[in-house]
Order: sequence, then structure tokens, then C-alpha cells
Amino acid sequence: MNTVVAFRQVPPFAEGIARDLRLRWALEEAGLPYELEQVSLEDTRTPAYRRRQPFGQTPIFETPDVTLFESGAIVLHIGAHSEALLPAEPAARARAITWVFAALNTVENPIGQLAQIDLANSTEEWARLRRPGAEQAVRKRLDELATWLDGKEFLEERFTAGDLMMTTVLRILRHTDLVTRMPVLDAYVKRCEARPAFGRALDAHLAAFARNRQ
Ligand SMILES: N[C@@H](CCC(=O)N[C@@H](CS)C(=O)NCC(=O)O)C(=O)O
Repeated sequence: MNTVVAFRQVPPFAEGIARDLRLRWALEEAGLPYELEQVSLEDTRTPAYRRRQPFGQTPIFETPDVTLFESGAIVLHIGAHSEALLPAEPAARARAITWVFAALNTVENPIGQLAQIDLANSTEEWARLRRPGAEQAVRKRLDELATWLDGKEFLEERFTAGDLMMTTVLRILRHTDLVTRMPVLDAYVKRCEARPAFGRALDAHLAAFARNRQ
């Protein structure tokens, strides 16, 4: 059986964006069942956990054959077993993989910096000084992405793992209006989020946190 390892609880701002959602969505698109293993922050500090995830982060993905960390690597691994995520045709597959890296390396990087300022350090002086530059860097990437997506439904001819990853990265900005005020990006995110597999993944992701609050 496949196992997704996720945090038992996260701060409210992370419910709906914590990265186990990426795995759950990929597994739903691929039609693969999975079990959930929930961990606490304390669990992630133990040597046993570090042998599974050297940096003490979530998510982890375990199959009978392999233990994996890094959400991008995991989504690609799931995609290797499902054409729903990675097309069989070699060039289309390579393009989809390219977009997974673009989402994680080129787009998530500035978005992560802005989120860090807004969600973790907003009261600090350095954050106040840095925020305009950080927002500008995000806007640049969003403008470029919107230009690429203009007139398109997805990043390539059809939905792929690239769109899955890009959507989850753009969702990190949901505490701002940076995406929603850009019609092309807003429609793109909503189009991807309207997929039944995303709905099932998000429901399960949120339900797990809700259960643990009771
Ligand atoms: N690059 C990693 C990032 C993983 C990550 O930042 N996970 C968060 C939860 S969504 C976490 O574990 N944060 C606690 C920490 O980094 O110590 C991935 O994509 O899997």
C-alpha cells in the first residue's frame, strides 16, 4: 500500500496548502489508493524520522519498494505510473516535467519568500523593509506566467503534473489578491481546482486536520 506521511496539525494558514495536498491530488488523479500516517513536529525530530526524511519535513511517500521525500520528486514518481499526470509521448512528458521544475524552482521560490514574510515574520522590521521587493519579484513571475497562459487552458495541451504543481504553488498566495486580480491566472487556478481529483484531495487533507482539532 502507498502511504502519505503528513503533519497531524499545522497552523491555520497552512491548512489547504501543506504539501501533502500535492501527493493526495496526484494520487487521486492517478486513481491510486493510499493510507495516511500523521506525525507531530516532535516525531520529525527523531533519528528514526530523519532516516526517512533527512530534513525533518513532510510529506514523505512510502511504497513497498521505496521511501521518497520532496513533493516534486514524489509527484513525478506517481506520474511515472500514470498517464493522467505524465503523458506517454516523450516530448510531451519532458515538457510536463519541465513545468514541475518551473513551478518549484522559478515560481515557488519568490512566492515562498513572500509567504515567509507575510505569514511568519510580518511584525519584524526587516520583513517590512523587504516586503515591497519580495512582492515585486512575485509579480514579475506572475506576469510572465500569465503571458504564457493567455489563451491556453493549461500549461501545455492538456492537464499534467506541471499544472498540479503550479496550482499548488499559486495557492500559497491565497492570503493576498496577487493571483485573483489577474484574470488569466485566477481562471487557470480555478480550472485546475475544479478537477474532481483536486476536490477529493482537498477534502481529505482538510478533514484530517479537522479530526485532530476535536
Ligand atoms: N521542498 C520540500 C519542502 C517541504 C516542506 O517545506 N514541508 C513543510 C510542510 S508543508 C515542512 O515540513 N515544514 C517544516 C520544516 O521545514 O521544518 C517539498 O517540496 O517537499
